[in-house]
Amino acid sequence: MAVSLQPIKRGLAAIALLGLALPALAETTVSDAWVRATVPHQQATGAFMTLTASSDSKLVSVASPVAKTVQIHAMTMNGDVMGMKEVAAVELPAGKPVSLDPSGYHVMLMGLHDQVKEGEQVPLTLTIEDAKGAKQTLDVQAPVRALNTEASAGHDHMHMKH
Ligand SMILES: [Cu+2]
Repeated sequence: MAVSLQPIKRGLAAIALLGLALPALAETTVSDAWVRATVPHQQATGAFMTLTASSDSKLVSVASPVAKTVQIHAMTMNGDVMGMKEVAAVELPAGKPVSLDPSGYHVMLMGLHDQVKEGEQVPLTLTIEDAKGAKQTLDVQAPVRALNTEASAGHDHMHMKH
C-alpha cells in the first residue's frame, strides 16, 4: 500500500496516523467509532461510526476478533414494525460523511466470544472498495460505550430474532 503512495500523500497518511481517534489510511477516514457494551452472555451488539471517503467508494465488509460473524445491517420499517436486514455494502459518496448510527446502518457483531465492557477497545477491520473495484482495509479501535446509550433497548431486542 505505502509503496504506491505519492510523497505528498504519504505525508498526509503519516499525519493521519498521529490523529487519536481518526485511523485514516489513504482515501477514507473513520470518526466517532464506538461499540455498545453488552451484558454477560449477550450474543450480539452493534458498532457505529462516521465514514468519509475522498472518492466514491463503499464499505463492503467488516471483521472483528471479538465476534464469530460480522455483518452490515440497515434498519427497516415494515408498517410500524422496525427490523433490520443485512446489506451487501454501504455507499460512501465522495466527500460526504456517512453515519452508521442506531437509527440507520450499523455493523452487527454476532456470536460474541466475551462480554464487551465499557472502557475496552474493540478492533474492527473495515474493507472499503473504490469505484474501480480496488479494495483497501482500515483498522479501527472502537471504544466501548455504556448500555444506556440512546436506542439501545430496542436495538438489542431486535437482535434476538437473528
Ligand atoms: Cu443489526
